[in-house]
Amino acid sequence: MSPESALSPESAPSPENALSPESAPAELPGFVHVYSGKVRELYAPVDRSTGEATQDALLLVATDRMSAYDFILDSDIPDKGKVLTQLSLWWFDQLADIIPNHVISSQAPEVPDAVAGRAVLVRRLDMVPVECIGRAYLTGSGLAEYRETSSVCGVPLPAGLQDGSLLPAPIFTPTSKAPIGQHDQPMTYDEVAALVGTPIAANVRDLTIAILARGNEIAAERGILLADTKVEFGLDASRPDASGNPAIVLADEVLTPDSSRFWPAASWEPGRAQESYDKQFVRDWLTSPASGWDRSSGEAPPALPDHIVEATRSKYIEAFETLTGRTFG
Ligand code: Q0N
Repeated sequence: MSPESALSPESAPSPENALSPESAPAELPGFVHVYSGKVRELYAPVDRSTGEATQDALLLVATDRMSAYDFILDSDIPDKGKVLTQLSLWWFDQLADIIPNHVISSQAPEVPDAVAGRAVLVRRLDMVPVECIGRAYLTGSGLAEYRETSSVCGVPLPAGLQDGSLLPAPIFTPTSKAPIGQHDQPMTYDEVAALVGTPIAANVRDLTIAILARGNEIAAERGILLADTKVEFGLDASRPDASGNPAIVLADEVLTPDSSRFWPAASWEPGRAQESYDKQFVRDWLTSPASGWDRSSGEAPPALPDHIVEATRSKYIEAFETLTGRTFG
C-alpha cells in the first residue's frame, strides 16, 4: 500500500472513514483531515506556498475516545489521548537502539496548540500492510485459535496451555488489516512473506519479537507483564539502509494499553481471564446489572457514569506513571 493509496482526502471518503466516528473530526487550521481510526485521526499538513497537502508528513492525533467490546463508547476518557501519546513517545526512546521511528516532532510549532500533547508530526511512510502482533502470553483471539487448532497463525503450541499461560517462547501472530467494524484475519508467516517478500517479512517478525522482549524487560522492573502487542511498520525510501533498501521504521503508537495487554504481575494467574490494567472498570460496569446493557443484544453500550470515567482515567495515568517512572501532566 503506497502512502497515496492508503490515504485519500476527506472529500473522497474511503469505505473505512465512511463508517467511522459519529462526530466529524475536529477542524485543524493548516491541516486537511485524511483518515479516522477508532480512536485516532490522521491529518496532512497543507503546504503554505502551494496550498496542497504535503506528501512527506502526517499529523497523528490521539483522541480521548475509548473502545470496549468492539464498540466506541459514548463517553470520552479525559486526558487519554495525551497519556497514550506521551507513553508512546517514551517507548519510542526506549526502543531507539532496536528500530528508528516515524516521529518528526511532538512539539510546537509543528504540532498545533489545539492538539498539544496528544499529536505527533510523523514521516509519511509506505506502510507494511500487516498488523504485526507479538505474544508472550496466551489470551484473547490467540487463545481462541489455539483451542480450535492447537496453533496460532501457523505456529504450533504445546498441549495444556490455559488463558494467561506464559508461552514457551514469544510468537509472531500477524493479521491482515480489516476495515473498521470487521475483524482482522489471522495470517501465517508464509502468507506475510508472500505478500511483502521474505526479507521484509523476516525483518518485521524479528523486530516485533524484539520490541515485545524489550517491553517485557522494562515492564518487569515495574511489576507489569506485557502479554501481547500490536506494532505497525513502514518503509522510508528516503532513508536507504546499508544495502540500499528502504529503511524499516516503527510507525503508529507503540506499547500503549490500546495496542497491548498489560497485566499486574502480582495478580497473574493462568487459568482465568487476567485483570486488564486499563479497561477492567469499564468492562465490569458494562456487564453488571447497573448498566442495564446486554452484551449479546448487539445494541451499543450506554454512556459510562462519572465514577467509572474517573476510575478509568486514573488507571491510564497509573499505567503511564508506573511504566515511565514519570509524573503525568
Ligand atoms: C498510517 N495507519 C494505520 C491512525 C493510525 N507514518 C505513517 N505514514 C503513512 N501512513 C500511516 C503512518 C502512521 N502511523 C498508519 N494509517 C496510516 C494506523 N492508523 C490507525 C488509526 O489511527
